[in-house]
Amino acid sequence: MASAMLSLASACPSASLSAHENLKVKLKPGSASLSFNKEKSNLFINTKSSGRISMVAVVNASRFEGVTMAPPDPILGVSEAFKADTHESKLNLGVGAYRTEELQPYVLNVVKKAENLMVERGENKEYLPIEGLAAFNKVTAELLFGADNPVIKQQRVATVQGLSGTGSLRLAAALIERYFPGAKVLISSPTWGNHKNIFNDARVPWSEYRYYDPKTVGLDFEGMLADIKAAPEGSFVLLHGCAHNPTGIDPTPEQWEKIADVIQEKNHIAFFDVAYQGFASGSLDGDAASVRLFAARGMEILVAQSYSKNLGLYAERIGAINVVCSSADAAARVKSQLKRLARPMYSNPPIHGARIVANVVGDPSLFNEWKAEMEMMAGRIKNVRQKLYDYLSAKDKSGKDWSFILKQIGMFSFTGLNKTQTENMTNKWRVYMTKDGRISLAGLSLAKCEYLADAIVDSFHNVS
Ligand code: KET
Repeated sequence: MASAMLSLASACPSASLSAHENLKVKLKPGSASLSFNKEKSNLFINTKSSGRISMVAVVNASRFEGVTMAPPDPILGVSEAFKADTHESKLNLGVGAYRTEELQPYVLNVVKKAENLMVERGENKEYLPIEGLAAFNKVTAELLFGADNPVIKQQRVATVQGLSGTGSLRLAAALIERYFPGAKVLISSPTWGNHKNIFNDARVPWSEYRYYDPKTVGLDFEGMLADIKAAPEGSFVLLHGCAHNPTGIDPTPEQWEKIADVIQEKNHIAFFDVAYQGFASGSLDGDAASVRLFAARGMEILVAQSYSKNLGLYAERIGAINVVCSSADAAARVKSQLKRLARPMYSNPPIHGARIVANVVGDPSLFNEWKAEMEMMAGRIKNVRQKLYDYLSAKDKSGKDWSFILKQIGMFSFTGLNKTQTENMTNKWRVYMTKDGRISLAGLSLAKCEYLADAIVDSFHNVS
């Protein structure tokens, strides 16, 4: 007796078997039979010829045969490819994660101090409430709106701790899907690569509004306003609170006022993604100005927050969703529904990052130290931005104006390199970056600026 493992597809190319059914096929009377066992997904082939040879072939067919291979993530997949490269001069400018001048990950001193405090206090690991750590929710809303903001005083903000920026956006998307069925979310073109996935998975329809103008390498403000105006009344408008990702181009304060005008006129709801508070200008208050402007107008808004970048808490998954409502009563109801959505998704959020934020933001001396460290990080990024510009201007003899790099703010630079050119950056120069032409300056050192400028000039002029 012999047994063989064959794939279902090769054993039975024309038969499509449903995992719900048992299948029995007689191939030729008295010579062979085929059976499929639904519990085990095994295909048995019994053959008999002239009553002497008997063979059983066991075929293990996976229930996951219909699951296709997913493509790598456009941002986090870049880090995976970088890790796999053994080349010495490789440079990871893909993900927006801060590195030191030595290109090492950085744990902020205030984070270490906050963690020491937690150990000293011997804090336990009991479940948090569904809405998260109360001390965190308090300080995170205060950091965003300012402690004296009427929206806080009047208890009009529903704040729920989320799984960092992404999880907070996802929770809000679930709220939109449940309470505003059919409402569209307007997303800037381009935007952070994960926004569309988040709304797709939450089954919230979305469309794009114009944002970036490649001709001016600036904001297409007229296009943006026109598209927001043209959207169906009562749409959600996703806005990057500061340091727009990937372009690094933000509206001016006057432009923010006009955006707020149009959103109010059209009865839309602004939905801010604030992933870089403090990282754009180095000032926590300055970077919250857009959100505060909308709140001061008495508008109802949603704001997702992240502490991945400004406190370097990437892997702690700490952030929040804030929904500003027109009454305390509405805020209480919204909060109850956010909790109801969170419970079956992840039950309750993790405690470690929440305690770090509560300790740092809630303690005046640690808070000041944090601000100094954040200025240091933002300052290092500004220095490499300047140095990259200097090298590009010196090395590129074509007369191309690279000054747009200096005008962009935040962690990234949107280089204008196309897909083929970015492939040259990676394949020839081992510079890992996203295919939209974005580079993370937070992953660049002063020492590597010249090398990067050479790579960019070569890719820009020698590859079309
Ligand atoms: N919003 C924006 C605009 C954003 O750039 C990120 C992360 C997030 C939200 C979510 O971050 P979280 O760690 O969930 O709080 N952006 C970087 C990392 C990533 O893609 O996940 C990036 O663009 O490289």
